Amino acid sequence: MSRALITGITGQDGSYLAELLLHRGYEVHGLIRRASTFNTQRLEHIYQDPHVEDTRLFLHYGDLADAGRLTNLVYEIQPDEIYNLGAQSHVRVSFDMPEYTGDVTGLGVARLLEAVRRSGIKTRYYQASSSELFGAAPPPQSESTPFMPQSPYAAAKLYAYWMTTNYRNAYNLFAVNGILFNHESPRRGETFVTRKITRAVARIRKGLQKKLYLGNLEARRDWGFAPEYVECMTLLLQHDTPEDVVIGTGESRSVREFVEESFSYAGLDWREHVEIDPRYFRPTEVDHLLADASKARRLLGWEPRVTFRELVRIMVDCDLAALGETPPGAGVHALRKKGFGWTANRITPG
Ligand code: NAP
Ligand code: G4F
Repeated sequence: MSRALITGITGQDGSYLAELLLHRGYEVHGLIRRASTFNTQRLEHIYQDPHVEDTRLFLHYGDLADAGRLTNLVYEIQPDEIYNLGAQSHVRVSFDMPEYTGDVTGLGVARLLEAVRRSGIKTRYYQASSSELFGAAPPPQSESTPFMPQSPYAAAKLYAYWMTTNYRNAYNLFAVNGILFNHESPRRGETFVTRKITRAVARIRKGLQKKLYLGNLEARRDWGFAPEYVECMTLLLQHDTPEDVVIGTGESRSVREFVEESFSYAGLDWREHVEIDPRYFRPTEVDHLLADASKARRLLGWEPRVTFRELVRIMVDCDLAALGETPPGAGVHALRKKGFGWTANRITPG
């Protein structure tokens, strides 16, 4: 039985990845932060009581800021694969908390890589790198595009990227960067723009709120469906050689288009509800991210299956259902048709 360690297991990607690996028969270990409230909602449907025989999911308290704990865990668990998905992952928040973001999102990677090196175990390491690395570089962006980070988050991810390649070259670790463009789902954090929009659409339909306040509507992103992207993470670790690879759909849309598509799917006119609040503008913006994922196609045979329109519909359907509203249903239908049998395929988030 293969054994994986996932940092960031309580996040959007971590929860899907845990689900996928359990489905494939792995023993899965996850790093979770101690909090005064439960932070494991996204894992509830796969959680197993550790007292039950045959349990394959184990959660361990720890933090990317705590090198000693990381070293002990890596040594005790001896994972075959490590997926480092933990991060302060919000770009806007990184302008408010640049030092903390650098510590966790950047230095956390040095701590984990050192834990691997010192433990002496043979493992494969995946680093959650980001299209934010490209920042101001004109689209389309591929593995050979120069990095031009535009935020403390992106600067921290840049350090993480180079530490990963350095440990690969210096110590012959199987360590790879997945340079993932934006990927979304019903489990996306509520303050990222897509989920903020689809959640607001559902609440407006239900009569719980009237207005949605947003920042820059003109930014363009290459938005894909998160479960497909965690499939790619595993493909990268199973490849014969360690490769850094860009993953994205090759299609970019503006925030405005996401708004229009979401509201109109729910039968609403976005102009009656959306207002601009400059508080959501960023000191430096990333205007246009668009993936050239030809290396992923060539190397991994990976093609995105969920379209932009289906993604929006999946998210709106799930947010409506979570409020007890009957969704139009096209999104849930698409999700079932596209073969994500390994996910809970839930109509509600979680
Ligand atoms: P997310 O939902 O924000 O999850 C982040 C995870 O990191 C959570 O489990 C969080 O724990 C954990 N975490 C935060 N601070 C930590 C710390 N100090 N120590 C240990 N764990 C900590 O992010 P995501 O969307 O799943 O993204 C996963 C990774 O991919 C992140 O590294 C992100 O930067 C990167 N990425 C994401 C995208 C995207 O579009 N989603 C694209 C490219 C790269 P809590 O639940 O306790 O907060
Ligand atoms: O949804 P966002 O906050 O995602 P962003 O900044 O692209 O970062 C996400 O994707 C990265 C990959 O490229 C990840 F590495 C990172 O961890 C994260 O998952 O913002 C998307 C766009 C931005 O241009 C932002 O300015 O939407 C614009 N926007 C407009 N109004 C807004 C809002 N963003 C947020 N969060 N909230 C708004 O009200």
